[in-house]
Amino acid sequence: MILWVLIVNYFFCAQFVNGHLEPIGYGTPLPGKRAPSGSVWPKPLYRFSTNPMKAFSVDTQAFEIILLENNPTSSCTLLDFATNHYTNLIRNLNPKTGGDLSCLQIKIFGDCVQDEYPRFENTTEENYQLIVTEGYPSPVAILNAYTPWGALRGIETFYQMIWSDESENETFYVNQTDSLVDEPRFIYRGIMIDSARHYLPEQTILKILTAMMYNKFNVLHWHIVDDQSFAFVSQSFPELSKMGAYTRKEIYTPEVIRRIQEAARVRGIRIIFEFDTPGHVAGFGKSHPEFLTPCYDEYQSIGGINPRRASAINFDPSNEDVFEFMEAFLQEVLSVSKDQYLHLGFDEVFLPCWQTSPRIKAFMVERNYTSTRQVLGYYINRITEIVSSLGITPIAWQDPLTDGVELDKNTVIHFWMDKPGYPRYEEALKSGYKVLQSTCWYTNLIKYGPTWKDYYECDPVANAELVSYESQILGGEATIWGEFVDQTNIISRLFPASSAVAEVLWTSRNLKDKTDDAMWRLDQFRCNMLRRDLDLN
Ligand code: CP6
Repeated sequence: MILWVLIVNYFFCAQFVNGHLEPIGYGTPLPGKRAPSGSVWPKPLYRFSTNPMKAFSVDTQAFEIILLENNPTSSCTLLDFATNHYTNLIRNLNPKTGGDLSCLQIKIFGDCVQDEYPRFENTTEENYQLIVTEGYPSPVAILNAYTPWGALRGIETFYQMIWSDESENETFYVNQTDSLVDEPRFIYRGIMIDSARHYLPEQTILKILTAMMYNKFNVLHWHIVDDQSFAFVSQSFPELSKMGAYTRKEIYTPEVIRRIQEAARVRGIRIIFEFDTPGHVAGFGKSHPEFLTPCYDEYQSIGGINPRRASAINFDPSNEDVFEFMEAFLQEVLSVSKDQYLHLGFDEVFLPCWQTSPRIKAFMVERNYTSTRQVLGYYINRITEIVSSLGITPIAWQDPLTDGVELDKNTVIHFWMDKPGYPRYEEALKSGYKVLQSTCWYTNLIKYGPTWKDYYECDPVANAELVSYESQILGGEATIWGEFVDQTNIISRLFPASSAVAEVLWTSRNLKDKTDDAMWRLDQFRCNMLRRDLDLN
């Protein structure tokens, strides 16, 4: 059996090198009002079959996913979750019937990195090859990958390739596939959740992670605190959540966070935390009002924090205690975070507040500043330095650049106001910044009709001029801000609309369908997602 696997691999790899594989999706208008059975979303790079009419029946009764051990000393426990999860999904297909194809064999060529968190610094880390073909005595399904992350993507593709003939003797099939070779277009394909405006229970976050895995998303950007609440439980500063959380129970303890991180890891998803300062900090202020700038009402010069605008509440950069606190706090955050990035926010700082503050005015005189933007620049530089000196790459919303504040060139700029192709997006690239795109993927903005189409038509490389900067475009995120979203509607608000984003970020640009053609495949993928149960772990 092993020998046969090797022969099959050698044969098709050689064919790949010789360029015999045909890219799919060129000039092939879909025939009817449905996508071909067993289509895949997001669309893979190459799919080739010598006999596209041939399909193998799937043994849904006893299907197994087997990991061929590469190195007998290192088992790949990282993949235990996925092999169980997908085996259950296949065995849950109804009806349960015998069939010719009864197992998927996975081979990982590199190290199994079983205790590590994914980093995704190169698109090749997620590549894989799938083969479903005649074998002796029965057909074989083989998944080759260099990394376990690639294997995760390949298992998902295999599951999507299973289709039903919908006959009275319903049977599930997988089409013969001599070789399917796949790899993402961007390394960073994210979803942003906001658990500060509404607390999101652990179970809800796990469901989101599962749905993300089905869409091949690989980053969860967790906007965990904001003006409205502070649910992150800090060991060094327990008062933050004690006084800042909505209730005693609506908190994220280290144990809960560790479980969510592990769930993300085994789904091939990084978690990037956001601790947004120096605006959006009323949550910090519930326990530490001394860190906030008392700003003064424009009409009556009353002291105290302006209660009329939440976003009017900023940290006070003239107070050295703020930096001492932030250094200790960020150190703790980075010991909890497993990622090489940290999102620092820096958005929507209400500068007129600083303008009214006698303390900030005195601070500006002391430092020869003529504009509150320099105060913002001062704060941003100091926080960026703390994070960079700990070896972490900062991410910031675009606001500082938009406001003319210089950012460290290492900072990744996250766009939420300017679409790709708008001048400031292009300027950021020309100045050498790496960027993330979210502007056109605001799933919290509600509009009647198929919103996914607008998402699908927005490309991070919007025009020919941007092509030369493609390596600075890390990818993007669909965002779901939480003011009007909670555990009861977040899944339906995210999916299937964000599936469009998943394909823009995964599928090679020249293979992208025309939107109206993609629709039939998205329909099919939506049905495919609905045939699964997001509570299944
Ligand atoms: N919260 C924070 C928000 C938003 C931002 N930051 C936001 C503002 C307007 C829209 C969407 C989101 N709710 N902290 C801006 C990045 Cl349309």
